[in-house]
Amino acid sequence: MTAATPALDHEAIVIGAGMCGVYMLHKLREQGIDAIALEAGDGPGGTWYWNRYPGARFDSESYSYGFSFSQDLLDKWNWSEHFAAQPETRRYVNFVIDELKLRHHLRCGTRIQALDYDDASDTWTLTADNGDTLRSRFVFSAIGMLSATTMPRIEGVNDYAGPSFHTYHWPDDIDLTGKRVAVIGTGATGVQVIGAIAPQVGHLSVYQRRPNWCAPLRNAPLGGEELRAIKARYDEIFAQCAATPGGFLHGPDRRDFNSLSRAQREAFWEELYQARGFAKWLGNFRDVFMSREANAEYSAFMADKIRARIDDPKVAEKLIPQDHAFGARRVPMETNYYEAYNQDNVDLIDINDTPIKRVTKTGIETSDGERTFDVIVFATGFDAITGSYDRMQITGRNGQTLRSKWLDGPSTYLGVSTRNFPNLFILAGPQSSSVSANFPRGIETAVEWASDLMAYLRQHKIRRIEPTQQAEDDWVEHVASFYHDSMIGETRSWFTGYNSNVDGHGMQDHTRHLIYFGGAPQYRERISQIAANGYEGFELSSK
Ligand code: NA7
Repeated sequence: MTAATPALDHEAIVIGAGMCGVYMLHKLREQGIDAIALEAGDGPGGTWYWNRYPGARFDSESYSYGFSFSQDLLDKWNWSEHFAAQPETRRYVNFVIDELKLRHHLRCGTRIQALDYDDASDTWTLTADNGDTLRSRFVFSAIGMLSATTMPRIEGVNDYAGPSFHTYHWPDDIDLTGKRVAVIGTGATGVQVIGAIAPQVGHLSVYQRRPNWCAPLRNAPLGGEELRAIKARYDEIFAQCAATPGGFLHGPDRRDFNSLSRAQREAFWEELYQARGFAKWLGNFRDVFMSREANAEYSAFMADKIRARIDDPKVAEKLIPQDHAFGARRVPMETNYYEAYNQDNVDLIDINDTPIKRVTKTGIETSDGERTFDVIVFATGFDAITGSYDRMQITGRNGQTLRSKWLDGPSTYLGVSTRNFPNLFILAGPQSSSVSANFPRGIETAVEWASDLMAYLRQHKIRRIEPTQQAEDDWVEHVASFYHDSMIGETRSWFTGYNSNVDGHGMQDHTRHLIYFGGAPQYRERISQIAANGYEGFELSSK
């Protein structure tokens, strides 16, 4: 006999109201499903709500980033720059919410702390940090892949008496004009912050552990005829994105690297260097990512580009990565980044030469003494992709917690579900291609697939869905295969789960297979096939 179902507050609950959660909410409500979205922030937007640091902006072209599913949205929205800044993108998310009439179904300021699955009724209970609970049959988590911030584990990090904060929590009321500022961290975020604040602050000290290969963004205003022409080409733009491995406008050049002369290769690289955005990374010869020799040649080309922009050759050498191949970590796109180091008011402190000893009440002490600051900025990144899951108490069947299941790395089927956690859909989760793709392109894939699945479940009156162990094991192995013998796989970065500030994720720990690197087109084909085959690999139950 089926246990009586306790009253449901909603048939489906979406956790998170960033780009992904908002679209999922829309697709559920479009089907007439009683669904709401819960959001920890006081407003929607996710990444674009939280990251308010100076310089925060897209580094994929905005017109390749907005939602493609609605011609009406595309017609009404006008991007003002090739790579829009955070406030504009946050406005875009709010525009989408209003156009789709979703605001009434959002509950902002509600941080979910725990999810508990009840096996008898096949329902989830969600508990918010204020103790409120909600019950639903299906849960869609859209909690972000870079939303669990990490602070450095440095002695005294809480002792500093002045303003100090992680870039994700940038205060709205801070004015850095004329201030002595420290920035710790030179990832994609630090690089944007440093380029933006260097002209404004009194003095800037950048604490660098490992430099990244950065490349010019080449942003520009967008309007008039150029914008009209782009808007007229949306179909073509989205088709172009759909054909590339990452869902970006820029896809690999498949010409044989060795069939071209060195002069021809360099001429092509000059073109890429002058082009906008990720062209320098994702529009490169495919061989640059497959052949170590080809990569070494391109890395040397980019090292020369850095040298050419820095006045002091010693500083230039510090800014050139020695420990990883170009493109094996996320390539930060920069504006004024390298030039900042030519300013008299900017210092680069290589903490390999002069390690940080502690944060003091007034500043930062390294092995060569203390520097005092008015503000300390931590651009120290995130516990990527799985961190936001680890920070919730998610308890599935038989009392198993997701945190314990994923202790040594995530284990999923298709990056959308995980065994023993039925009816929980992980959107843009670990081991999906959505996390490596140009985000809304990946989101549209994930959300549309999950939405079709919901229609199928309703049509067949299915109460419980979860992957088989075999299907999950096969997927995990498939995802891992892309990391073996690859430059990305051997490089410590958030792509491989490295984070020195999280236990078990440090330099000595193993690579985490967080991302599906088989390419977005292959991923889409695979998940479509699975749907066409009646959701093979899943156990479906209507009892
Ligand atoms: P990242 O790319 O993880 O960068 C974090 C930076 O902080 C990186 O330079 C780290 O050095 C540095 N870091 C972290 N911990 C420490 C300690 N303890 N001491 C010194 N330096 C430290 O995060 P971002 O926020 O820049 O970017 C994340 C993504 O968000 C980005 O790729 C975009 O897609 C959006 P390391 O390199 O590890 O030596």
